[in-house]
Amino acid sequence: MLTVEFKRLQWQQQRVFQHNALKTQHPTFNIQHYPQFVMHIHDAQFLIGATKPEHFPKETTLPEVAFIGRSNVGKSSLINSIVRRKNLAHVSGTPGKTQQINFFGVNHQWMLVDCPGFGYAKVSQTDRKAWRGLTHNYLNEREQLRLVCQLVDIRHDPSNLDLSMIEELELAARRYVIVLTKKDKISPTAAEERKAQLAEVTQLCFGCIDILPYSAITNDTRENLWAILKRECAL
Ligand SMILES: Nc1nc2c(ncn2[C@@H]2O[C@H](COP(=O)(O)OP(=O)(O)OP(=O)(O)O)[C@@H](O)[C@H]2O)c(=O)[nH]1
Ligand SMILES: [Mg+2]
Repeated sequence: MLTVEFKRLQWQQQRVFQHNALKTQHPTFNIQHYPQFVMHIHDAQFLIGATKPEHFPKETTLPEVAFIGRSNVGKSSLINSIVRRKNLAHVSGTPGKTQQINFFGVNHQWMLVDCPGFGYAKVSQTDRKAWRGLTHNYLNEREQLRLVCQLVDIRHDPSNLDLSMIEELELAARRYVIVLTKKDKISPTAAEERKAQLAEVTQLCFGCIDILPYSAITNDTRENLWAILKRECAL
C-alpha cells in the first residue's frame, strides 16, 4: 500500500517529467512549416504608461503578456519583433530607458506589457524601489495576465536578480517562458549550452513552460514564440 507521502512524491516526479518533456522539441519539427502558428498583426498601438497600479487599464479584460528582465536585456526589442514593428516600444542603448509599465494593444485582441528593467546601477534607490513595487504589484494582482516572458541575456549566467524574478513568478503561480535574448551574439553550441543550463536551473519549477533562445535581429524563432502566445492567450 502506498503512503500518501510516497504518492505525492510520485506525482511530483511525474509532473517534472512531463514538464521536461514539454521543453524538448522534436529535432525534425520545423515550426516555420506550420502556417497556423503565423500571427497576422494588423494593429499595434501604445495605450498607456503606468507609474502607479491605479493607472493599469481597467476597462479591458483582454489577455496580457508581460515582459520582464534586467535593464538593456532586450524587452522593448522583443516586443517590436513580435509585432513586426520597428518603433512600437522604445529601444535604447542607454539602460534604464523604460521607466513605467507600458501597455500596448494588439489587434484589439490582446496586450503586450513592457515592464521597467531591473538591476541598473545608476538608478536611485528610491526609483528602483518604486519600479520594483509596481512590477511586483502587476505580477501578483493582475487578473488578465496570462503569460510572462522572463528575459535573460544568453551570453551570461543568470544573475541573482534573474533568479529572484523566477522565484517571484513561481510564488505568484504564474506561467512563464524564459527567453534567452541576443542569440545572434553567440554560437549555436553556446546557445544550446545556455538553454541546458537554464533547463537545469528550472527543472523543479512548475510555472516555466519553455526556454527559448531568441534574436530580435534574425527573428528566426519568432514562430515558436507566436505559437506559445497563441496557446496561452487562446488567440
Ligand atoms: N544583437 C542584438 N542586440 C539586441 C537584441 N535585442 C536587443 N538588442 C540591443 O540591446 C539594447 C537594449 O535593447 P532594449 O530593447 O532597449 O532593452 P530593454 O530591456 O527594453 O532596456 P530597458 O528598457 O532599458 O530596460 C539595444 O541596443 C538593442 O538594439 C538582439 O536580439 N540582438
Ligand atoms: Mg525597454
